[in-house]
Amino acid sequence: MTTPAGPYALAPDASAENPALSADEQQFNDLIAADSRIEPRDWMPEGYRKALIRQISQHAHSEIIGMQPESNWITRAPSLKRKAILMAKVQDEAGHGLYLYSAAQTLGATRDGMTDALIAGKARYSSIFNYPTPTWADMGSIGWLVDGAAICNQVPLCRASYGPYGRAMVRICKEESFHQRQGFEILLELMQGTEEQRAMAQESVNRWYWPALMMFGPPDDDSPNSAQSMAWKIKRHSNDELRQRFVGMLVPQAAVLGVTLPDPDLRWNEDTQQYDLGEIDWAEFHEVLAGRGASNAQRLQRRRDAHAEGAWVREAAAEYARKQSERSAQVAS
Ligand code: BYC
Repeated sequence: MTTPAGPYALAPDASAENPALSADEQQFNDLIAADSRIEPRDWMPEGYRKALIRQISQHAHSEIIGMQPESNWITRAPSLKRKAILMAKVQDEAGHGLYLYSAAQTLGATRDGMTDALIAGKARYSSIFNYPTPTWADMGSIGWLVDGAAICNQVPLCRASYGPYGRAMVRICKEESFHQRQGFEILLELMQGTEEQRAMAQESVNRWYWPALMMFGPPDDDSPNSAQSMAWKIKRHSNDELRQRFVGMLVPQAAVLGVTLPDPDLRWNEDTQQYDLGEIDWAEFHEVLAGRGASNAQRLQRRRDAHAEGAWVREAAAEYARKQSERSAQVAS
């Protein structure tokens, strides 16, 4: 973890009154130290506001782009029940994106600005959504591994120091937990099926396992934002801690499913009381972040097309709002 620089670089210590700080700064530090919440009306350091906009907008974009790999399977889901479940899940992801965009708006970011950055390819979203979904088993792997990783990362975010972010995360985590179970159940059904279905489930888990571990971000010694984010109590645990927790959660679930996690070096370490993991391919992670993953271009193009196709809806809504306010003004005069 890199040591942050600047006036807010240290974890605030409420017990130490610092005469160099303004009353606003002291109050901010006291709220953070007391594990209380910062609300939109409160004074906050510019760096804190920017860090939140960065993380929350990236998170919102991930939810919105993350609808694509699964919506791609709605028409091909193997039964009416599976179609209904998948459709509800994809709608949930849209909802998550909207709560998160709203949370970022409370910090002064504009919805148009965030959308423009995304469709211009200037904003980040989770690396995981740049992988293709060629088989039905991928719907199981996304639920089990991707939503599973999301829960592991996001449950601590329910205690994020910024009120609107933490509160949005509570509902999101409840829904993610349903998503994770539905993915597990798809894989369980496949693993209890024919030889071909079992092979399809295992092949899919093989493809998604490592990218799911990358969702937690770079290793701690290569994570420029972690130290400051943790000092501000936006993040509560480091990237590696959460990755480790996730693998600990997966191992017994994989045994119930009967799938093998594709890491020959994975083994329990009595001394550390956690699993030793094989080497993650960080070169692949950086390629995906640089826009050169298997599906980066397709995901962005689809988002651009959807935005262009939705222009008439935005124009109609704006015109309706204009007419409504004109009418209210006439009634009032
Ligand atoms: N992908 O200093 P670091 C879902 C970037 S959606 C891409 O460790 P930080 C779902 C990072 O942004 C769930 N970029 O950063 C939806 C930073 O770049 P910048 C999505 C990544 O912020 C639909 C740089 O690398 N979850 O569940 O301290 C269907 C250095 O990293 C990634 C969230 O967004 C990555 N994987 O920690 C199904 C969770 N990792 O901005 C499911 C909220 C790192 O300096 N976000 N980068 O240019 C977080 O918890 C944190 O932002 C992260 C990264 C742990 C992701």
